[in-house]
Amino acid sequence: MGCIFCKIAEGTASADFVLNDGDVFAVRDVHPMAPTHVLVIPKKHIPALTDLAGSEDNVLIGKILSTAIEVANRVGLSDRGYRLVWNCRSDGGQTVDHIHLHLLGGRQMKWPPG
Ligand code: DGP
Repeated sequence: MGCIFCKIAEGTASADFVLNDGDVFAVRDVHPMAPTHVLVIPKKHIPALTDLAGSEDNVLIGKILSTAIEVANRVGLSDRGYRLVWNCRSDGGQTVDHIHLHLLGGRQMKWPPG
């Protein structure tokens, strides 16, 4: 089977790219939960946030966050705002075991989330 996000990173699976920048890329989610739904994904395969290797991955995590902010700019969401979501493992609702940051926008978000 293999990891779908690794395949997208390698170019062996297709995706609608918003940005591809060194260690990190951003693609539109195939099952959008908002008018704009982009996934910001590191090329390095890390199954879940709980697998992060402490300070070794701090730079990468910072890059993922700054990329999400850049993506929001590019898709025109910076003024209206948006939501960033990390799902972690089973209770967090994670379905793809390769860490990714969801950027959701283009509608009013509700709180608390489901
Ligand atoms: P999560 O549930 O947090 O693990 O989010 C995984 C997201 O990945 C989910 O919103 C659907 C999306 N997704 C799954 N397979 C693909 C794919 O092949 N391409 C793209 N672009 N998104 C995918």
